[in-house]
Amino acid sequence: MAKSPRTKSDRTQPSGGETHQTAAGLDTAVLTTNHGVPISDNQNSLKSGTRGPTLLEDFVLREKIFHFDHERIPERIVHARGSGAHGVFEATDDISDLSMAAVFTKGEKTEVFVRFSTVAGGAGSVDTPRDVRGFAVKFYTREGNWDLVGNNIPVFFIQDALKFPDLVHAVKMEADRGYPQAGSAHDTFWDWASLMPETTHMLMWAMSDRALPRSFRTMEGFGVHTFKLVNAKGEASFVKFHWKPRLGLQSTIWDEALKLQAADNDFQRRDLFEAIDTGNFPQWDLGIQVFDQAFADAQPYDVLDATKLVPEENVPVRLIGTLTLNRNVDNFFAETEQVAFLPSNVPPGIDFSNDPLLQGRLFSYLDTQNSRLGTTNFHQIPINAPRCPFANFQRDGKMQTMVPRGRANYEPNSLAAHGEVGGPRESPVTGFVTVDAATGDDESGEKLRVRSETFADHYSQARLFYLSQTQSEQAHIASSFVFELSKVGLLDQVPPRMVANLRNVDEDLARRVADGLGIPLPKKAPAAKEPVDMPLSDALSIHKNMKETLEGRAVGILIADGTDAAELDAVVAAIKKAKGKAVIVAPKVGGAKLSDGSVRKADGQLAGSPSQIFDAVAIVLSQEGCAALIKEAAAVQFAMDAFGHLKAIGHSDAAKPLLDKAGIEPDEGVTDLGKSFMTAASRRFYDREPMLRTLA
Ligand code: HDD
Repeated sequence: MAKSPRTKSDRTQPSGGETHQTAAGLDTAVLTTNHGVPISDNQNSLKSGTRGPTLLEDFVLREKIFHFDHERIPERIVHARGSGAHGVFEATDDISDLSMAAVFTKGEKTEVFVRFSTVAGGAGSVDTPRDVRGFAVKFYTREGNWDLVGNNIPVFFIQDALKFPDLVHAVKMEADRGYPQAGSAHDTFWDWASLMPETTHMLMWAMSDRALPRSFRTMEGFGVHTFKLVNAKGEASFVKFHWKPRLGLQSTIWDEALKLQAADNDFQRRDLFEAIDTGNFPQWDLGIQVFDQAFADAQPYDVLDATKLVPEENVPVRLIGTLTLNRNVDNFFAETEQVAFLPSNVPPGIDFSNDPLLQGRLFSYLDTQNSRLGTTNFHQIPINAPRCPFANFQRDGKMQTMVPRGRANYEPNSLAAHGEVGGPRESPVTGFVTVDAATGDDESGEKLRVRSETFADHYSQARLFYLSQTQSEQAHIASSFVFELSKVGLLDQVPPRMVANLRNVDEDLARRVADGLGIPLPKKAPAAKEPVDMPLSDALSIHKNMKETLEGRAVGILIADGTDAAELDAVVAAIKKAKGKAVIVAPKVGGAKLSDGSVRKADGQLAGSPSQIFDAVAIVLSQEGCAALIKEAAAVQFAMDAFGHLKAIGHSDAAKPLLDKAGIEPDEGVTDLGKSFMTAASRRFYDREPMLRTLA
């Protein structure tokens, strides 16, 4: 497999101005201070005598410690933990009838930077909590940056940006005690959510396995809001943006996600980095749902309400381009940490709708960068700078790195008439023009602090989502509600209030959650608007949108002394042929002595490589190896968890006693090491679950 290209010429540089850094100075032979003075000794501070006090004049020490003391910047108030990568977006369909944006010109290739994130946890938290995932894409288009700052869930908790600080305060660690980290299963979140019926639809998604993606590579992305596309004639249409992963959808199950936190709290970050590093470039197709005002008017929901989606069965998703992530960052801080996404970044051809959540975001992201990055000049940081030329009369400020020449720092000016540089001018032809209200937005001009009546139905789409799931997915949702509400320790009124809301979604769901909690079914909460039944949508289910493939999946192969070399080679070759990743696990990382006397090095030590980090497992043992491993708790757990997490287990005949010890009752997912294992390893066995654990 090809290594991802990492040449110097690829390095991110703004086209507008040069950075003075040469790859952080590492090309220079002599170590210097930040001011260029050569340093003779980087091991010892300057002292008065060999054992005397350190001297204040030691500028080498002071500068080094001064810089170190300020290495951290405030983490993002939300989405603090993230992983980024560079890539390219290629437009594959002609939509010039809909949008004049150059990024959509068929065949156009645009450089992109993507950052995936969790929402609630801090920068040092774990990768696999139950949480929404951010999916933010910066397109460096030739007409300026377009930032599509979305999530892996197509709807949101709230309808109006005014409620965002309340949502975030409620979900993040509690104000007095500073926990829990990175999770919604606590008093304040459910107290708030149960008082806010508009959260119900998003809660259904957040309690589903959508909030437990197996990897960033196997999740969808959504722009969430309704935006507008504008063509060269100034005609606008409504649009919703979708990212469809080429590998299909995959999620973990709750027990697995919990154990993953212990096994590898960088699980998703590592997966993304390693996939790109080994040339297995993650890909998504960009899809659009386009509709007009007449369609919008005919729906039982408001397309400006971010708690609603447009079912794909009503407006099919049209694929118009492909995103490929093909280069890891060179430096996590400089790129992933300093990247600043702004939903207000749109090129001509894309415009905003009046969605009140979007409107609030247009302010918030610009504002937050000043406190996070410390300057209004954050756009000059290489990862944020447009790749097209940019110029205006904004000047000075902290960390100004550009050196504008001449006197032109105002406009209009007539300096050119005097032979001086006059600077850039506005361009009515190519410049961004806000589309007028031709799409029928209700802009009456009255000042009203209200919520539109058309936003009042909080339950129909929550019901649509729940009823569109498979039985197994519904059980996961009900069980997640039970788990989360069971963690509401101090506020007795909260679980009944939440279940009372759920009765508007589905009576069976409410009953299951009440039973699971062991509380009486509360009276149904009054609905602001009675829900209606909508035609079900297969697009909302993960299970109905999985792809049976080994591509992008890892198979953990457990071996020990005595493993048959030919059998092992055959399994490894078959996995590689199917584009899977074969990872050898043995009691000792130095390897195991195989049947032919050779030593096979392991990729991971058994104690540090539990089966939750794999998508399927092969247990390739001889009688001798099996007899040894049967006494190893980690080996028994390896098999037991693979089975419990609904994964395929391929095994040699001699490994059978280990499976017996793990209490595994063979089903179609437990196979020999032949062809049937390759088929089984490409999927999960959800039918197995009711036999293994009680779900709500
Ligand atoms: Fe937000 C970060 C996605 C509503 C305010 N948001 C942030 C990121 C993503 C989203 C993916 C991380 C960007 C990165 O990787 O740097 N946010 C969403 C989506 C929303 C949403 C899909 C609803 C549809 N956000 C939202 C609202 C507000 C914010 C309503 C405020 C009114 N979001 C922020 C923020 C953050 C942010 C505080 C934190 C760091 C940053 O912006 O750059 O300004």
